[in-house]
Amino acid sequence: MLLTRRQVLASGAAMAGTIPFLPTTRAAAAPEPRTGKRRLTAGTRTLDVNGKPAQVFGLIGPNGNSGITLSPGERFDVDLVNQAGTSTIVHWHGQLPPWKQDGFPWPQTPPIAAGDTQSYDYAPIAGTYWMHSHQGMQEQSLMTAPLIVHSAEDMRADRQEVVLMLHDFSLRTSEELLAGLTKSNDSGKAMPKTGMANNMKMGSASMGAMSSGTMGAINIAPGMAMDLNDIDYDAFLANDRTLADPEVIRTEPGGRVRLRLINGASSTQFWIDLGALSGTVVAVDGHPVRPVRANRLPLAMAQRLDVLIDLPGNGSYPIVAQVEGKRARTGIVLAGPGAKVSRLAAEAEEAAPPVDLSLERRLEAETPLAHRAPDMTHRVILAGGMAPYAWSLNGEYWPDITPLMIAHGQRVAIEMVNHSMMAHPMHLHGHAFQVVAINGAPLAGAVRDTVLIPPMGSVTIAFDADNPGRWAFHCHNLYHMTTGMMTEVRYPAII
Ligand SMILES: [Cu+2]
Repeated sequence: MLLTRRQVLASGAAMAGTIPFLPTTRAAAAPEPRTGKRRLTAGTRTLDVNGKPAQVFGLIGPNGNSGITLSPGERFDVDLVNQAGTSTIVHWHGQLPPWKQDGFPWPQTPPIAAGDTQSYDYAPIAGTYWMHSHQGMQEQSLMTAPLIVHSAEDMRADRQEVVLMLHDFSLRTSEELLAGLTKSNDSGKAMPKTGMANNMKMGSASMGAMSSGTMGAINIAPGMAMDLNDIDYDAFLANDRTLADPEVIRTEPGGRVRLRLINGASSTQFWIDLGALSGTVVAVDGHPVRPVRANRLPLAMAQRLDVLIDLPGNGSYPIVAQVEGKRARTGIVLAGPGAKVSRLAAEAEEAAPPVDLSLERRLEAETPLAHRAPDMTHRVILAGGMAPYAWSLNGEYWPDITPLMIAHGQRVAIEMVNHSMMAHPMHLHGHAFQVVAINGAPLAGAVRDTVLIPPMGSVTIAFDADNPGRWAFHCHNLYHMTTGMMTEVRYPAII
């Protein structure tokens, strides 16, 4: 059996300073694609969150770890066993399976009853993906896990892989959290963070500016505060742990790391702070981008970042994720052999700014779409507010929506225009899209599956309609989606 250096490390057999470099020819040998069905169990588990036990869901793979890691060339050949005690359905976020395997509760693909097993078999695309329940609000209760698909290049790279998955956590149930948001509608007592009248007034003003074609930047009048963080969480988790007891990942002195960041939070966006380290972003949402050097990285809900980091020495290096608009943070620590790991405060000294498109503007897809004018352009207005707490697409609330029709073979553009004071991470199922304009300014941006539309801003995406079916298109803030911010992208003649 051939072992890469990191596998030697992982096996615990390596002693510091005695790791031989394997000959390139051996390290480059492509592993055999693993075949055979894998078992994924949807169940429950107990976490320790700052000393308090918490019952949460989980998606546990065949080796007892969270999620699934596939070898190069391996199919997503999985039996999902529902031992969660309630019905569920799991979406393979960013993957491009046939639509009936997408894990969305369409009438044709109902949730999996408790005790039942559902089989999946499709060709996955390589990269950093994740999976989460699309049933009710199970995602908030951590029915989420990494889905890592290795490429042959990953295996040759001989980099230590570190997955960092983020969550927001509350001791209250998701139903209680939602009731806390919508209850203020009825009582009329809660102070809205944003008045609907204000939203609508600003919406029409910015719409005028946009249709005139002169709007080049986000147009927020002085004194208009954008809204962040609908929910006051009890903790933020990095690989299920808080900074009171963070995961410490052992690295080699001067080691080479591929950090796979996943924002699995239901309603929270983060700034990733590499501290003393500098990183190179090489993929977003699983799709390669031209390398971008950065030290602080915005990560919207549901997005992923692959960051290459070459450790400068044998130290202890925290990787911290700070909540936008707050001092709260979470993270993990990379630590070399014998390196002292000091305790990190759970709060930063200053609140983080809102997550924005500063990184998005710098991204260029490694494999962009072929140049082609769109055959079909849909324009979608994102609207809503805190009082009443409800969010819409083109004035419609899921499930009472008009599908966005597209046809097989078309180049499709969707222009998303945000008329609200919150940012919305918009996710399209079943297709990878390219970001082709921000606030009306064209760019040849990243190919990805989730993009943030800032308050009063606009983003245009384009994709080739090559995966017939019924596809959900929604805001990935769970509470926005649940109160209406979802629609369907649909091909004709799908039954
Ligand atoms: Cu939203």
